Amino acid sequence: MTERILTYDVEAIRADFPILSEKHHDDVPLIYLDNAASSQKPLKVIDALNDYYRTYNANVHRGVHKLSEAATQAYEDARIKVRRFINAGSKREIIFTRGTTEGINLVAQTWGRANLKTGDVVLSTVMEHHSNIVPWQILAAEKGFTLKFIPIREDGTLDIDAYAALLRDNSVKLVVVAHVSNVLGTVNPIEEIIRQAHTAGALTLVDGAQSVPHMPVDVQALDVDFYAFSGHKMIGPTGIGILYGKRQHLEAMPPWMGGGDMIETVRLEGSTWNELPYKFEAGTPIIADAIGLGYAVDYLTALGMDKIHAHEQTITAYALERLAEVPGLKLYGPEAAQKGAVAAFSFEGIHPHDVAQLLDAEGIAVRAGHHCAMPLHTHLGIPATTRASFYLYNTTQEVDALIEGLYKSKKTFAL
Ligand code: 7TS
Repeated sequence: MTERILTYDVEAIRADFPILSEKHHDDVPLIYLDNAASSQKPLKVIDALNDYYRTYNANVHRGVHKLSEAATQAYEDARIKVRRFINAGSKREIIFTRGTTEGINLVAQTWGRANLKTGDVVLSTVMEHHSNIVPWQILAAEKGFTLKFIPIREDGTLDIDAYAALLRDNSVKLVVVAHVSNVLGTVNPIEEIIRQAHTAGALTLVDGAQSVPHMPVDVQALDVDFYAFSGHKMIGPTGIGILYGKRQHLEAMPPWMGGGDMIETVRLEGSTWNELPYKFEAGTPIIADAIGLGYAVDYLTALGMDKIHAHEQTITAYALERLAEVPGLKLYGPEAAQKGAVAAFSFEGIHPHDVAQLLDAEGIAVRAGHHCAMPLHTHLGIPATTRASFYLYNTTQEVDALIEGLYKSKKTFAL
């Protein structure tokens, strides 16, 4: 039942991730299916952090000494690697942040604060992670613009007709949307969404937290205005992320945080700003983790994002097929062809947290809860789901173990 053609030797990939050969609860092998929350790290990334701290730890853009030069070089090399990875036009368009959340808040607090006013509309969607709703709510309360939401259809896809209707109101200034939903797994037609937004005179911000780790992304081909993602979900370290922005927008935007490195000159009467991207990188940056992210990008690039995507599609399609066989299990979101590597479900008669706990006892890590998408769960009429999410190192055997674990949970609850 587990015979599927995989695009690469997954066992060789697994050998690069030390945690995958660890035991869970001291005795059972770890089956890690919580990749949408955070991914595991290959040895090359772990070593890159170690190497930085052991051999060339220093602040960047400051010292003329050798260590500082080495740190600066590695930090800026990482930026260039990321630029290539998403095909941005210039490294000046790559801003290091703490993650997707910070990238979105940066756009809200700079572009949004400077450009949005009473009467304007920002369009988000019902399926967003809280990080693409709450920053806009906070700003709307202050600036008086209206936040509206593109609805979703029964099958878990965005209602594109409703979107077109919402855009007809000429007040839409910004459309903020996830490329891939972290619960439904829906891959949104963002090219079309961006095209329509631009026709209506609105800018676009895409939340790429669940797309960049899993599929090739080309920000120039998408013609997106802002694109945010997180390092820790793409085999990189925590605490580092990227905000891509088109140069003309970033040039025109005021800075967000003030401090060292983001200035050109400081006088007591006022200051001027450094060039891009440093205008948006105040203070000592996240040096080690940025370098680590560069190594993560190297790893993903060497393997090939198209191959990773194909591998995950095989695993996800298999998981969806097998989950559909489990009596009493309800899956959320569209079919495999329109879905990222996410399977969220509820299980009749068992609370999602209990399912996750029973699976954990079998060494299977999944997440249960609202996954920071409360409005989506309200829309679905449920408080929570259990979610299995896959990545480049997962196998069909691990899906089989998940299914076995679910049958075992049913037995435990005597269903
Ligand atoms: N946007 C989406 C679509 C996400 O899935 C997440 C994190 C974020 C934004 C925020 O990313 P951060 O790195 O800034 O925290 N999603 C999840 C998740 O699904 N489970 O844990 C975190």
